[in-house]
Amino acid sequence: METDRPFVRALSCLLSALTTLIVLPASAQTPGQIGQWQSLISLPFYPVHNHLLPNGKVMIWSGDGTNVGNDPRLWDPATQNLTTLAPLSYNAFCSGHAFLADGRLFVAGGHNGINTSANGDGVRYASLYNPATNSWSAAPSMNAGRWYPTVTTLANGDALVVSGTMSTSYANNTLPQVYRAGTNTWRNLTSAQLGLDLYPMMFLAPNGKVINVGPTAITRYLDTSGAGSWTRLTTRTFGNRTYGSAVMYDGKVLVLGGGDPPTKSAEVIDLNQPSPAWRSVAPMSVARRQVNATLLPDGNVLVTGGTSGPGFNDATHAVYSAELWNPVTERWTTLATSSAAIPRIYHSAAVLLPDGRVLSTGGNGQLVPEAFSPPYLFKGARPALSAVTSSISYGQTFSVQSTNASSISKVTLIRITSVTHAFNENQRLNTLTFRRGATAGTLDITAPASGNIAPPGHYLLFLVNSSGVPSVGRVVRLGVSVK
Ligand SMILES: [Cu+2]
Repeated sequence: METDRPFVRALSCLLSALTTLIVLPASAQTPGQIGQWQSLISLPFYPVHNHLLPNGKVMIWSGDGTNVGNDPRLWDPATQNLTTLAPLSYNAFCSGHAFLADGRLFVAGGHNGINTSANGDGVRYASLYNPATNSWSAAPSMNAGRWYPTVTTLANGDALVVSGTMSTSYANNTLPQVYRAGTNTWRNLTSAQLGLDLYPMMFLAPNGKVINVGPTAITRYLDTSGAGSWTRLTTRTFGNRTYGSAVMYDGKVLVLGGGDPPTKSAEVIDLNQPSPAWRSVAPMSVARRQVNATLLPDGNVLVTGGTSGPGFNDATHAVYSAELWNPVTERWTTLATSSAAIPRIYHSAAVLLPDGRVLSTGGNGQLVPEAFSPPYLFKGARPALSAVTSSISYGQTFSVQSTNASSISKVTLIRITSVTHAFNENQRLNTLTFRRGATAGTLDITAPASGNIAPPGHYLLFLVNSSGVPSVGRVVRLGVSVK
């Protein structure tokens, strides 16, 4: 049957082509399966620093041209209206930032000049933006300049500042400093001097120390008490994750992507355990660096943008599909691909909005933002959430109203976003315990027990029903005022 072989081969080719055709292309999947991207109104600049203010609107500023680093705007998620805000007296491009307990945004460092020739040359300035009064005030200057520092809100509401570079030769500022919010003064951690990565990934851990989870593979705790001290905890399974991303949820940390060439790998550490260690979890569908990871109200982690190409910022291998990580199954699902095909790479940022969408901005030169609506926005009516108190204290049980109280299966608290360079420096989620209230249509929810679990400040509170559909998030302020 020698002569039949080409025919058999052709037949099998045809069959495999038919099989390929039968598989539905992504565009034929429904938004309830893969979510949906929406292009938004173009902005006058590409935002590099994005912050969800306690009023539910997004403060943005750029590193670009005439809007360089000192000309913040306020973007309204409901209307896409853009208004000007009070300017800053210097260029806060490439600064680090975090929200304080009272809702003010604390900004450390920035860019000394207005063009790229000043790259690496960080400023010593630190500032506070008060959203209630639309005004800036100065904190005392830091020990030296910081370009690409990380700011971490501590359990008592103070702010830890680490790393950043001081000069165009990229000399690292090795002194960790704590901004004392109550006295507007600095405390130097002189016993904890250490050269760190740019924008190191730091999180306040359940033990009250701050953990450095990347980009370096060496995982250390920083004890911020007294003069400070570092202890080496463990080593990650993957090597250096430059321009990967990380999120914290319920005392665990997920790190993903990054590296050069970039990796699709991901790993998790559970800091609630007595001897925490990294564990590899399933990889993403594609390798990504310059990638954003965003905690969603249902506890899943949305990953957007990035590039699969090697080198610093390869736009030719930009990734346009979103994907979702489920912290329970630890599996990934590939979601919708943006038809706008805008590379969201270096200087991109993602923000969870109170309405449950994720705002995706930037990438150098990219003026058009997009919003991603996760699948949960297409799975039926959203649970109501009302009568939310504006302020809760640690361990307090507080009541909310929901006409859908009986269908609620999860309650989450997500710290409001302050993100830059694909890393949201204080991104964390707490799953809260709750029970049906004595009155029909009410839920009694218990706030996190301490500032170690959830540092004081503003969070989005979400109810999630048994279909995985979240309420609109309500901003609540956690923690009593700090000294
Ligand atoms: Cu930058």
